[in-house]
Amino acid sequence: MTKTVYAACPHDCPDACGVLISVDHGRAVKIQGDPSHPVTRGFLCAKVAKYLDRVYSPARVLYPMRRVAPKGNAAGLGHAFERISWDEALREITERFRTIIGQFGSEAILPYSYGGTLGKLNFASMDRRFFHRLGASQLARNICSEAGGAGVRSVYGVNMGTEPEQFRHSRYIIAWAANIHGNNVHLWPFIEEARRKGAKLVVIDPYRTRTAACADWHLAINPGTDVALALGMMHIIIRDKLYDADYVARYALGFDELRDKVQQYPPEKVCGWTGIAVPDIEKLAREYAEIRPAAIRMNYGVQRSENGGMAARAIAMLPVITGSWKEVGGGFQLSTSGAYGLNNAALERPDLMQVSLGRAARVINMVELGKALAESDNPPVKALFVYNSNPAAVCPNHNHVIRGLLRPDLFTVVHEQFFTDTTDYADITLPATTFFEHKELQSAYGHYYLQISNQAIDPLGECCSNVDLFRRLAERMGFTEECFRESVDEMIEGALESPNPWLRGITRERLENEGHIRLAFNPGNGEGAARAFLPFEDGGFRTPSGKAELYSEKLRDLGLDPVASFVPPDESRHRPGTKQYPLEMLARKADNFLNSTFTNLPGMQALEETGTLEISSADAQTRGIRDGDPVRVFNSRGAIELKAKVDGRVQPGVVAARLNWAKLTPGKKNINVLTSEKLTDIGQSATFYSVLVEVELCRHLGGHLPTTAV
Ligand SMILES: Nc1nc2c(c(=O)[nH]1)N[C@H]1C(S)=C(S)[C@@H](COP(=O)(O)OP(=O)(O)OC[C@H]3O[C@@H](n4cnc5c(=O)[nH]c(N)nc54)[C@H](O)[C@@H]3O)O[C@H]1N2
Ligand SMILES: Nc1nc2c(c(=O)[nH]1)N[C@H]1C(S)=C(S)[C@@H](COP(=O)(O)OP(=O)(O)OC[C@H]3O[C@@H](n4cnc5c(=O)[nH]c(N)nc54)[C@H](O)[C@@H]3O)O[C@H]1N2
Ligand SMILES: [Mo]
Repeated sequence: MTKTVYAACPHDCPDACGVLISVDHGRAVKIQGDPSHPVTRGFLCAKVAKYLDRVYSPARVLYPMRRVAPKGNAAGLGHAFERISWDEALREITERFRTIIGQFGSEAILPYSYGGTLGKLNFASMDRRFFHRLGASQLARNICSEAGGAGVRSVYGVNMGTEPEQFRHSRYIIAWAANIHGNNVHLWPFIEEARRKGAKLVVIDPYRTRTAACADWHLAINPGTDVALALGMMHIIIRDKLYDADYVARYALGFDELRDKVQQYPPEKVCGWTGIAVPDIEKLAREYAEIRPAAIRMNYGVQRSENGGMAARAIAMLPVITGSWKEVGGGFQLSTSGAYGLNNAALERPDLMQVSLGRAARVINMVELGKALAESDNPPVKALFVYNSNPAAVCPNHNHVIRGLLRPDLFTVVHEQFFTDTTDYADITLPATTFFEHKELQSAYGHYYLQISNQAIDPLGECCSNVDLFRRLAERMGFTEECFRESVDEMIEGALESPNPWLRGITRERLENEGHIRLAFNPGNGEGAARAFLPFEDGGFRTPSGKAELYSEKLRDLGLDPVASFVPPDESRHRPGTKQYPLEMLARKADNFLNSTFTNLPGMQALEETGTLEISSADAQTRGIRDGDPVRVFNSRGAIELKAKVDGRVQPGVVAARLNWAKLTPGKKNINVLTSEKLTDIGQSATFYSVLVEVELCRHLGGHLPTTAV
């Protein structure tokens, strides 16, 4: 008897697909998209379509393990680890924690987690309760989106925007640093629908992505110069009186200051920074203001620059001054996450830090892991507990991170599904369930549907969900608070118990029956009503002033430009003293992996061309490099050997390479050896796309790269 289970993909992607899993005698036999999901509509990305290969991969971690070889050894049972029981594993972890707390205090323990799953419970609930009650250091989870989130919130007071379904009504769509084909593929059919009706798609991206190749117009902007372009567009829109004076007068604060500011961004100057020709800047600004409705899909690529917070802020101003928020198919989307308003405090219980410490614990930024492991004192970091993350692959300044992870006095626990780069440094590795093996509540950052993901199969081997793991650890630590005994269903109910009016009427039972439910934006109309959601049609901004803040007192108080201004990244060609490393490097994501997830599956490796450096023919020629040559890419932080690919996807001055596991890359180092721990202007996020490098031909290799062991 085959049964079909409704689940939701929890991977770190805006789309959060509704999926159907067919189960036969306890074994998952098929996965497909749920055709009834109004946004993801029954198709899956190449990665998740093959998810059975991932769940049943012979490479899964299935049992708790203890290290028996020196740290740094490529892992696996029988090589670096021996199998132990859960009882032994939990005993060793809690004993080590108690010793460390006794000697150094509880803040010597650092949890490290990010986006392995975005399921509400397994992303942040029992784990946070546990570490808060333990009094561990807090982790600022800023590796991805904080700069953009903070930039958008500085204008709107909340990070939400146009719903994806509305893009079908747009007539002008700007994909601004948004690799829609690669990273947000379920938006694409809505864009195609709009284009069939005559809409124009413009892509602003220094790299010729698949999305750019499909677009009507690709503007290959210089990396890190988007603030200047947005201010330049507003210069033209204000100069030519193409702005919506009525909307601005009613709902915006600081228009006069903005008008003064944009005087400094005439098209000629903007062209100098962005590399976009003056007539193109003029045309872009005019078309954006005049072809209505116009929607901007900005994604997080733009905020991985040193000035990324300001970039997000400046771009978010555009639909305010054009009044585009009034129109179905207008507006802007970076994220939809701000609309959910689930009860995170109930899930995470930050109040438990009062029990352990009587105060909030210190905060360590996950971007600066290398620095934290090397330099933290008072107390030093003596234990690292990694789950939902693979820092030995994804964290910037890889060499610095690895030096820290190799410290013999550092006790490292990794809860994982696979033997990743990070388990190579684990003292204890614990087996984690996939979303097939546990129940979840799922929100999204690219649409407005809440979902319940049901458990389809029993956990494989001795795998354990994040929720159950931290429940067990709490019990072993003797924590008596009721919250450590809450069931998954009670936690889901707690999350839904929130003052957010858009959650009204959405219960666990309803989610279980219906699978997905649209946030209740117009309750009078019945939830899921056809009426489009226009978040800022009548203002309704959640800033201190209640208006769209084109002038922000908060930014002024932080010593930043209260309007917006373009500050070139230190690591860019616009700054003097960059001769040594003259090329701007985009340390990109791969279209067929998800950050460092899926990289080890042969089916995914086959789809992705790994180990390449994309370089323009001009930059290749001056260095004597031909297509296919082995090259060394380096800067002061590190070096990596890759294969040159001269195919016109990057302009002169820019090179690009893709994220992969370090141990699957020639030389066992990945592109994060080149990236830095430097933080963004606003939001203290990572700067993966502000990286200067030099490239040279590897003559010693005689044209042949070492082959990769997969
Ligand atoms: N297939 C796949 N899907 C994914 C992911 C993945 O790894 N693979 N990752 C997921 C995650 S964690 C996230 S956060 C989202 C992110 O999704 P996106 O925000 O789309 O992420 P990125 O690929 O970082 O950046 C998008 C584009 O920005 C461009 N870019 C870089 N610098 C600049 C710049 O200075 N200006 C402009 N205008 N563009 C620039 C890059 O070339 C890139 O094509 O995608 C998610 N979805
Ligand atoms: N050079 C470069 N570096 C980057 C980026 C880039 O574009 N370029 N992107 C950055 C961005 S945007 C992000 S979001 C980060 C992402 O960084 P991470 O959040 O660390 O993402 P992943 O690399 O996908 O690693 C997640 C790990 O969690 C595991 N996992 C999945 N589900 C579970 C679970 O339920 N429980 C447990 N315990 N583990 C689970 C997976 O097997 C996987 O190994 O990387 C950043 N690093
Ligand atoms: Mo991300």
